[in-house]
Amino acid sequence: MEQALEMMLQEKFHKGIKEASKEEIYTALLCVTKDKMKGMKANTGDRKLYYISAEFLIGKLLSNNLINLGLFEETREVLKKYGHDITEIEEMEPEPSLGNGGLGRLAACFLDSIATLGLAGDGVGLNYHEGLFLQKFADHKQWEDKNPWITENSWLTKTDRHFQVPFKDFTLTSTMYDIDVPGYESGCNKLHLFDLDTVDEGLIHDGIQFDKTDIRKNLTLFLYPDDSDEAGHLLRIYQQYFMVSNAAQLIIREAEERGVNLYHLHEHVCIQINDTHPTMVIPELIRILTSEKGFNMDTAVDVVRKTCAYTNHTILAEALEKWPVAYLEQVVPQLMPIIRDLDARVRRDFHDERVYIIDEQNRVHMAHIDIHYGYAVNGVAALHTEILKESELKPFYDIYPEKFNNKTNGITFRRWLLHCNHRLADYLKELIGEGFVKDASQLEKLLEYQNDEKVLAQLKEIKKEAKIELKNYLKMTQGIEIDENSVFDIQIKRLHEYKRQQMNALYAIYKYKEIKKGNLPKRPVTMIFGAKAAPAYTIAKDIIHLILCLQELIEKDPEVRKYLRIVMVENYNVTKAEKLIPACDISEQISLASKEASGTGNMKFMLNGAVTLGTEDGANVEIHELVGDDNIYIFGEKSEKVIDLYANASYCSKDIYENDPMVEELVDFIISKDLIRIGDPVNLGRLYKEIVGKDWFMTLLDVKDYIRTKEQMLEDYEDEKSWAKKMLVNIAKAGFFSSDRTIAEYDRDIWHLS
Ligand code: CR1
Repeated sequence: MEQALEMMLQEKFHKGIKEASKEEIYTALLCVTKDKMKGMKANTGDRKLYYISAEFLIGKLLSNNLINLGLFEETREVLKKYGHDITEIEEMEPEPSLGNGGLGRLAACFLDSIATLGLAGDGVGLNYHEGLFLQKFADHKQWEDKNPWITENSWLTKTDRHFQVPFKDFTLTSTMYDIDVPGYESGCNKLHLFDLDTVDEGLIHDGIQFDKTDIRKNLTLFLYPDDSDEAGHLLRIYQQYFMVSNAAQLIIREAEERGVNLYHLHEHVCIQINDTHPTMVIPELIRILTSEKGFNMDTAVDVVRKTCAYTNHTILAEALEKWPVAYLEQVVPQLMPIIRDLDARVRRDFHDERVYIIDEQNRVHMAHIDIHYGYAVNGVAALHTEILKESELKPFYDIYPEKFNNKTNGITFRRWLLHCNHRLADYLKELIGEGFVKDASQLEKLLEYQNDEKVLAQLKEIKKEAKIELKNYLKMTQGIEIDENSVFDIQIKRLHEYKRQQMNALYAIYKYKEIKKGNLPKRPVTMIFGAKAAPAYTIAKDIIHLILCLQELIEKDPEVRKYLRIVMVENYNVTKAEKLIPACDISEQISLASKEASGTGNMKFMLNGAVTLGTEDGANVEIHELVGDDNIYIFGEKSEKVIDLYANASYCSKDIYENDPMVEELVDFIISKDLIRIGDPVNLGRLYKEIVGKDWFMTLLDVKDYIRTKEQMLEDYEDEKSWAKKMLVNIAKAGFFSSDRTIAEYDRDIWHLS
């Protein structure tokens, strides 16, 4: 490494390692690492997987690539020798924000595990120039700005693959960019990101505004461009078709290059459709096979059905895409005859309008295409899959029970332990050997030490050091100084009402009032939030406003500030998650039961020794089963009850508000003089009204149990030894949530690559 780095620096900047700036070292390291990956063997096999996804939230890549190449330690030492700190070099890397939340991060973890298991599988997506927006806070509100990440030297490699993508009024020529995905001590795969050479960032003004109709210039500017108007909807269809037409053409081209007879495509290729965004790959493949490859419709449908599999990530109705036929006619009219034919086949075979593809209002249900014309459908946690089978997708499960299966999500331990928590990883290696790095189930060896006081003390010490590191980071980035001796209570995830950040805010109000009354906590609490709200999601933005106002109120109150702090981290992303997760004591996983398909942050926190405060939702249920009642704090109504409340429309937040003085007091505080003085009465008033008058995700149903359970947790935290034991059990039991396990299951049950 030393020699390669030295040479690269000389070549690029005519400098040696000692004199080079951090930025120059980063650039040189990037180039050296890219060269090394070029020399790696590719994972190959008779069957190849294509994982198509609108999001790949890959995070910074330098350290992870070095770890997977087995070069991290060496590089760290070389840099140290010349007076550089690798964590400072890492800071130079811009984070590509090619994802929104768990769905995109899952895709990135999966790519890592697919490569690590030596499976031939590439990702296919889009090369958004600005990614998701950059979040800024001003006036206690979220503001959006562009978020460029593509610099002259980046992980992207421009390839000479181009495809023609036909739209109604014009045809676009794509360019494929590749990012190498090295496996841990294994071969290499690729992430293919498609783009247009004509995209023009100059189109963007006033934050993230741009002309939504100029497709040649705007197509790959942003992930999830605002779709609150018709032009926005159409743009998303343009993006989706551009993604899948390129994917379909790439898949067929590569198959032909391998000499595959396309009538046997399904024996050599499988396509994983990540949520409904890539669904149009099904009609697009059928279109290409019938119009260009001589297939008749029946055969094309048969081959495609045996090739495609679908993962569902949510039961929230608003996220299950339904595109109006009129929009599809306007953008991709060539697909409509095929979609109509697919619908006709369904109508011919099943007399149940709930499973039709085109509904009475002339909307195309994308998930329905996936389920009828794919060979597998999976949910992402045991409870989620049960809900799909028993309620959300029941009419489909009744038709195709054999297609449905569960694949509980996972996370890559390379990033979420080895990279983000060196101290813990090193200590674990010392205690139980290195085996857990490749075989995560070996973390259970840690259980032998659950009564070993030295080990327990050391785990607490490692946590403390991570808290100090976070403290320093927050001081540097946001100028906020927190107390490492306080309890770190962290909720970081997309902002959504179902995730109930508003309930956590009500806890903050509760605690504030208690402190004001003189009921002081034994130990100060630091409540940390990180979340972006979709730019057009009004109530989500109002919740951010409430949190930022509470933050301000407490910061300005010297009495309360000693015992309670709120910090909302700006522009929460993968990089920040990597600093926050190792430092966490209490992991907030408080979604309304039945609504969080899985969650994956819950797994990352557990692996890093945080204790979960959660509802029986998503993968929390499986965490609970693994760690047992003593090592997790569960509260709130169960999913059956919640599903019932929805079915009977019998939840009424106003009843709870009016009949419970404590709840009333907390909710009223949102529009109190104290907060209105700081914040905007429009936003706070709207949120108050929403909670009292609607509360669709039932905050008031669970808020009291939540407060009670959190108080219990804070009390239990004071028993140092028993808390450390909970930490240990959580780490030891986290092995199940390695994405290596998840991917091995996908391969065994769906992909059959090995
Ligand atoms: C779910 O909300 C899950 C991830 C990954 C999200 C979350 O619970 O962990 O997917 N779904 O499976 C999503 O983003 C658009 O849907």
